[in-house]
Amino acid sequence: MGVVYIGDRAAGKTHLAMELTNPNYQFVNTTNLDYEVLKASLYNEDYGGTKPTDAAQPAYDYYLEINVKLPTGIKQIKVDWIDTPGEIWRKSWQTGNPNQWQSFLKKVQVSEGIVLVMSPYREIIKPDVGDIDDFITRHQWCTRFARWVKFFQQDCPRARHILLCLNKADLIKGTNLTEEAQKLCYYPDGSRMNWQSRHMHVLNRYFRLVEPQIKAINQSTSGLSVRCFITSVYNRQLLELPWIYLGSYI
Ligand SMILES: Nc1nc2c(ncn2[C@@H]2O[C@H](COP(=O)(O)OP(=O)(O)OP(=O)(O)O)[C@@H](O)[C@H]2O)c(=O)[nH]1
Ligand SMILES: [Mg+2]
Repeated sequence: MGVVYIGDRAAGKTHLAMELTNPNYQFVNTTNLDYEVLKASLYNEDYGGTKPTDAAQPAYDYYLEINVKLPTGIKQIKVDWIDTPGEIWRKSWQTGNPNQWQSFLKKVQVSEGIVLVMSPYREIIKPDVGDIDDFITRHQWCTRFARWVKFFQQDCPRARHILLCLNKADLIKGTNLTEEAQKLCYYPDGSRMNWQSRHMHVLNRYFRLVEPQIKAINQSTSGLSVRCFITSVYNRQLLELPWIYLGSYI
């Protein structure tokens, strides 16, 4: 099964994927990539974050074997992790690099799982976070979302699962990440929230601005479901949820 990670510049694609290989895990782990090795190539210690993915490269291809511990046993997901630089979503990049853009589109077109990593918008960022200008405004965020929807509809014919991950949830005003994780986290015995309730909780709370569009896709395209998640590189439970979801449904 093909899974692609997409998202704009600095949304957190590389950092989230790197954290997935962290050996301190609960239900989701990778068996073929080493955290320390990846960290050495992707992380900048001085700056305390992942380095921007090189825009001169259309995509770095990694192969990831992800094991998800489910009540029915271990489910292995084989993932082509295509690490794309955020630039590729810019029209100027696409017209300037037509071959690379086409080759990326080809990969997306055969993917069944699409993980879209998004940043929160400026108005919901905690006041004490450094550079608020790094975040787009609510209005820009909505416009951008409409373009993603168009992309899903036009360019992702094989998609069965679209996972919208609002990343950097640790920076969102009024959100207590630990509490939120306790509410949403996965219990193998199924004693807590099911996937539909998790989706509704996150949709109502974090994706309300674009709720009509999400509902419309879910209703109009049979065999395709869009599910909302919040993620953060600082919370293992939330970070694992999209993968547990994929493991349960693929
Ligand atoms: N606070 C916080 N910072 C994050 C989180 N995820 C990523 N970051 C930081 O945000 C910055 C961008 O993250 P990347 O993973 O490099 O973003 P990307 O989507 O790969 O960006 P490009 O490769 O430039 O397209 C880095 O400094 C990360 O360390 C998160 O969950 N919380
Ligand atoms: Mg990157």
